[in-house]
Amino acid sequence: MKTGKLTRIGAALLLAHAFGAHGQATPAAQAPAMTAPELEIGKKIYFERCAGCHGVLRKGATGKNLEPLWSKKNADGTTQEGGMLRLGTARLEKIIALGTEGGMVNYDDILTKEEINVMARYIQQEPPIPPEFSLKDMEESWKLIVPVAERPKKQMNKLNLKNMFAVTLRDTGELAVIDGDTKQIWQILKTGYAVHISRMSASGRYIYTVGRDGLVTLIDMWFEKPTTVATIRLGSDARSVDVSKFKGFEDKYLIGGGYWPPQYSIMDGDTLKPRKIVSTRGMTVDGEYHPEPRVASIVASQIKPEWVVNIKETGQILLVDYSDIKNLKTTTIESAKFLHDGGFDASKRYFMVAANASNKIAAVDTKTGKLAALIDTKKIPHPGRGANFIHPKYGPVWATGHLGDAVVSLISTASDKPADAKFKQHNWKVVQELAMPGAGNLFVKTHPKSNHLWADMPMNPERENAEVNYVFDIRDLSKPPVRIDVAKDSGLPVTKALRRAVHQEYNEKGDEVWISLWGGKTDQSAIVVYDDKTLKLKKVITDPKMITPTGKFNVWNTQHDVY
Ligand code: DHE
Repeated sequence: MKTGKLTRIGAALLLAHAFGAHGQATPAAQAPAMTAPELEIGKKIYFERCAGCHGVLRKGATGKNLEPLWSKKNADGTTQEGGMLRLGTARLEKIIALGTEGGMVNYDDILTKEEINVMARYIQQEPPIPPEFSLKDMEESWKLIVPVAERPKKQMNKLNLKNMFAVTLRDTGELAVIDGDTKQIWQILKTGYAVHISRMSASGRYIYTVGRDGLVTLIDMWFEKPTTVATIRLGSDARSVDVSKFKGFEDKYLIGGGYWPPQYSIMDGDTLKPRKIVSTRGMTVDGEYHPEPRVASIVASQIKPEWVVNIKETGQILLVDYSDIKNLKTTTIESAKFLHDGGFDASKRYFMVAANASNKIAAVDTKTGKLAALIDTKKIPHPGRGANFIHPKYGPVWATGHLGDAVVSLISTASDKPADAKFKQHNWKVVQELAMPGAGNLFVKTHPKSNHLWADMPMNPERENAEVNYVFDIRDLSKPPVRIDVAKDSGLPVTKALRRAVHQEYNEKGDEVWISLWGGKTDQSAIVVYDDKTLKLKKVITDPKMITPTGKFNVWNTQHDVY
């Protein structure tokens, strides 16, 4: 489905809530002319569709540098010149419409021709610099809707909260809470724009979500219906949150990671009252200053009062000790640039995080506070939280898919179990690459009770790949994977926009797999549920309000890092 048109300029301006206070784009020398409303539209679309990969300041990360003009020194001392102005409007329009082999998706079925033309001109202007966001700004944005004393003292509904799923409805700015036992939508709640992830409180009572617009929402499931009890803004662009999970600190604090401004914020876990902001600006692992080092994945350690905070552009992994937030102690671990997503190994001692544009996985030992290994992989690893299982030959492995290559990589992980000592020689090596029919994988998933490893390919440009999942038998990885046609199984009509089969999540028992069918912005989509043993379709959860479902977070599995 096409989104806005230039004739809807007024509406677009009203919608540009996140940009009211943003800086103005200024024309670079020789940049094509743009009217003020066109600049606003460019700014809004850039935030919604481009900034995640290319950065607010357009210095590049997963995506390329998009500054109007740039120059960099090559290793041999020569200088390379480039930039959007050098490419020009016609060429940029083509790139935006058709995508690139480097992994940029095509926007011709997402943006109108006019919007593509606006974007081609917009990225030839100097990038606007959005404002900073202080503790005072956080305080002013904080809404404590239901104070703790006025919340239920016990669970007021009879539902099995452990098997609830928090489902992102990306483009409507909502979160659907779906009962995993009955597969009924329990409640749809308003959240920030395009909620990125949901994480659960250590108690399993609360859901924390964070929108791309930086709005954090705290949802209490002890009411008769899930109820938003507090909200706060972290800045204008964010992706990650997690609670404190260490014994004695359960749910005391929440941490939120910002893309803009580049900083992390610490709040009270039960009210979201802001406590502290720490900037992440600083030096990359190459020793160069970076003005926009964004906070990518964050995870709470269960063995120490620490969060693992991954800073994308600098390649620095921070272990933030929250036992005394007034005198904050941080261990800075050097890894590789462009840190993105990751998850624990099976022992929950090592955090495995993708340095995606460096084609590496960093393994952090959260017990010693040191880098255990930096592992070379195929192009652009994208694990989500990854998948842990026992490989028939190599013992405990952690799996990641790749956006840029047609494989799923299996990495041997260290284990303290005496029986696993024989696998030590393989630790921190890619021990096997499972062939996929194409690149464009975003997520892999398994469960301790499962014999299957599921892999998607939603970013593959071919419909036959983007709309399916492949399932490997982990007892015999020489068997060809089974192709599961999620779009066909949904029974929904074929639409012009690809219906991307994205992100798998198990139910609490570990015997069902839920996959989102992520359709066009206004098309009815679905969550397709499979029996994990038989791989047969079990249920299609759909509703006119089921628009653009993407991430799904089962309460029990998210609470306990089961993947
Ligand atoms: Fe994500 C996780 C960033 C695009 C769905 N995504 C993450 C994390 C980061 C991130 C940093 C790790 C959070 C954590 O664990 O603390 N994602 C980004 C981007 O910067 C990027 C590339 C572009 C953007 O503008 O946001 C991006 N992500 C997407 C999508 O387009 C996806 C497919 C659909 C959507 O909902 O927007 C998407 N990202 C997800 C999901 C997770 C995620 C479902 C959580 C996976 C999990 O199992 O934990």
